[in-house]
Amino acid sequence: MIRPKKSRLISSFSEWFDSVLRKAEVYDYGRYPVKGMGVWLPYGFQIRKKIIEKIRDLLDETSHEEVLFPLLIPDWMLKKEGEHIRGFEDEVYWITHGGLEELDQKLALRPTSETIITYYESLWYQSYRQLPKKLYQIVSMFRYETKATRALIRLREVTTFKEAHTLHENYYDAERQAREAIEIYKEFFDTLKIPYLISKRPDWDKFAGALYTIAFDTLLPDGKTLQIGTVHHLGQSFPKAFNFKIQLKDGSYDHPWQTSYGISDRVLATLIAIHGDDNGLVLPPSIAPLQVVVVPIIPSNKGIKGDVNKYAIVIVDELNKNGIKVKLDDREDMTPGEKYYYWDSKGVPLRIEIGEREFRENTATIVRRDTLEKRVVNREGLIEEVKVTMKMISQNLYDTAWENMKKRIHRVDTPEEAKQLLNKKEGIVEIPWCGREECALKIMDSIDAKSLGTPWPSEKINGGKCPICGRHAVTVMRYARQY
Ligand code: A5A
Ligand code: ZN
Repeated sequence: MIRPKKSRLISSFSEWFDSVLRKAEVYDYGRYPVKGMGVWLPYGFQIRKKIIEKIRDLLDETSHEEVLFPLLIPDWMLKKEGEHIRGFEDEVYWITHGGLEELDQKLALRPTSETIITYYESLWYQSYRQLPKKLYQIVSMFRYETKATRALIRLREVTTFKEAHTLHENYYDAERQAREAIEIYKEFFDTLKIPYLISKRPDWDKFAGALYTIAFDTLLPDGKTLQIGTVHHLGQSFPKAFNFKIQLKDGSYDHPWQTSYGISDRVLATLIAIHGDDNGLVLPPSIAPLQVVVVPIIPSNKGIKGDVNKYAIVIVDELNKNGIKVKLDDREDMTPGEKYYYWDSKGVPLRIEIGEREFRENTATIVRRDTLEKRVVNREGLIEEVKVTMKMISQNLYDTAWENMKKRIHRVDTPEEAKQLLNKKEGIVEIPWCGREECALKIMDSIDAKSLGTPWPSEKINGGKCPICGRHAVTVMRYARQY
């Protein structure tokens, strides 16, 4: 499939990204005196709402129940689980005062909600009969990030944190739940046409308090990966810390098992970064707040201005009746060219131009946002054409994005080859691995990249050797420069 120019320089990805957010009026970032926080603007808010609707539907359909826990977590509660707090302590915002009074108990702005949810679960559930329990909330969370903050990608206030927390009788039920979560996220990213690589994070990089973490990473145009979602098998560590047991089928008591999984504003960042081009956003039709914009081109022959406008209105009505989200842009103080620029930057999938010729010939000119292709179609076939073209746009976005990612995943034998590729911003490398932490750490060091983990589902390889110690490789380890 053809795509319009993507001339944006790789080195200026972040400038391009910020300018698209601004131009499309998605998110106002970088002008607030508190770092890592921004404003969702009306248009961005609509896209955000669409994305939330999708994930909410997916979670509801799989019997997750939406809830809302308090934002503030007392000091002692956040610190209950030792590994968890060690992982998060340098990222927590603390509230120490109420008015003029110093609080006797510091309160944390939630950096995530395992502790507060386990606390309540221990009050609510006593028996295996009440399990499994799958809860989720869509809330703001706060992390005092020390790495460079960046609009939507690394925030200190994450405003669209969709965190699920589940509770189970045994290890295997929790493991099955983690697999269900992975399927849900796959479907979610598929609807957004976002490609992903699923890896089991190495032990040294799992979520603080988890048994293991499965992560979704995607590749941004500048060759760096971004973690866009994570699924954790939490084991029993939080229930143990909260002294929380349930009665099992055989009458005995044991700590229940948990999973948690979450996605954030990064999803929208990825959508923009991966599909966008020099003209701005390119939105998949299923997410676009507006799918079609109709622009009447006022003819120089003023006599038929009314007719052209009427013709455009009839077309808008018909699209509307067919369930297509459409808008007539009949602003008088803008030229058609200015309108094209405006809607292109907002990523509206299709534009229909209606001028004198279209009116006289009973046609419409449709322009695809993804390829910028222009075509004249007959009036009678227009609705069908719009529907088919939207499907083609979705497919094209999906195919192009996956292709772009896949061709930048390289399996190599040595750190030297890996480093060369990474220096050329060539994405992700996979290197045979013996399974020992020290070898992976040495490779990370020598290629100046971080480990993403091993393929999930797990992949055995035949014949490879660990380039550090020379032992037989049991799998491959993935590395990339990361956000
Ligand atoms: N309670 C679990 C689910 C949890 O908090 N997991 S997590 O720490 O891995 O975060 C879930 C997801 O939120 C991450 O995979 C990442 O995509 C996103 N995320 C984390 N910190 C972020 C930040 N500062 N800005 C934007 N997104 C962030
Ligand atoms: Zn080794």
